[in-house]
Amino acid sequence: MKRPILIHPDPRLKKHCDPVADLSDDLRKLADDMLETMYDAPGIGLAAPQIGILQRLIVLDCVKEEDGPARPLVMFNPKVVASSDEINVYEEGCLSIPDQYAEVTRPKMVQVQWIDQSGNEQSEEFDGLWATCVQHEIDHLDGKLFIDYLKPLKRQMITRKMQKLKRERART
Ligand code: K1U
Ligand code: ZN
Repeated sequence: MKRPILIHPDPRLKKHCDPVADLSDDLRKLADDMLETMYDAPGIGLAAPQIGILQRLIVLDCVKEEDGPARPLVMFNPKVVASSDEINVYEEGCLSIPDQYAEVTRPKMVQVQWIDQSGNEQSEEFDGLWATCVQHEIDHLDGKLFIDYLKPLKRQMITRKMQKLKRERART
């Protein structure tokens, strides 16, 4: 089932999310709903707070259609355990901040640990777009948006555009 995506500014997007304690069928179904919502948007990632659920769960798939089969990843309690000194600059977007893009600097490579949908512990090193995306999604779990990396004036400009968008959407 597709879920509606919250648009910034929304207090739920600024909250620190709680760790997932036990994997239940409801949580597995939630992960499936998030993948469906992400692919439909379309996007390459989605974090639970973006659909109003304040738990540490993200999904991502950074495989471009032309590059091969999809690789949906579901991560419960994801944690960056190591980061490279080398950095990467990527023009990021966010499904909670539609049509706004800005360059963000982050570590180029990260080692991430998480629990998968079967309850198994996983660990993998991510590079390039995967590394950017997984860091962007884990930031969501800590109430941080990509615009928080920007200068205050630029952030304010984007926030005002989103307030206007929300007013317009509420009228229709
Ligand atoms: O978290 C989100 O809001 C999803 C976001 C993830 C992301 C994008 C770019 C850099 C870092 C993280 C998106 O998916 S925005 C949409 C997007 O980037 C995209 C959409 C369709 C095809 C390819 C990319
Ligand atoms: Zn986002």
